[in-house]
Amino acid sequence: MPKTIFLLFSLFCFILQTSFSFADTKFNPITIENAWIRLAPPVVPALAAYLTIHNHSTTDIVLTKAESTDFNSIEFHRSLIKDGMAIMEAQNDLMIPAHGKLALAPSAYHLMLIKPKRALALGQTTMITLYFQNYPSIEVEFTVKQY
Ligand SMILES: [Cu+2]
Repeated sequence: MPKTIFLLFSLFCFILQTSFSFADTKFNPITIENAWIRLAPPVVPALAAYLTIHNHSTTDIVLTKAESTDFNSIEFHRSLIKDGMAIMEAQNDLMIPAHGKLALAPSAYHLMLIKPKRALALGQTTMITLYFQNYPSIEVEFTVKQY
């Protein structure tokens, strides 16, 4: 009888372990918050987009690329003041620190949406795909907002 109990217990542990490891493989450590595009006149050659990217993992995560069918291309920029001039510096990629976040916000890092293919009015949405090193890409919905 004790042998049967032990076997059942082992089986239970095995099932538990299997379900946990299954859950681990499905766990995506990246979450997105507050994704929006700054409202601008329809004739502008580029729009700025912002979002906060959270990294719930123990290692830094690198955002390598962003793409959308609504724009010709998407660049990573950083706004800063250099010699009293407001400039934008292109970035090759963006790093989200382990157990941390990267906030893209006005006057700081942003996505530069080059050559919109359609006018985006207040409240309208567009999908942008974010590509990460070592993690699957994420499709994010951005809403046009007034700043
Ligand atoms: Cu820019």
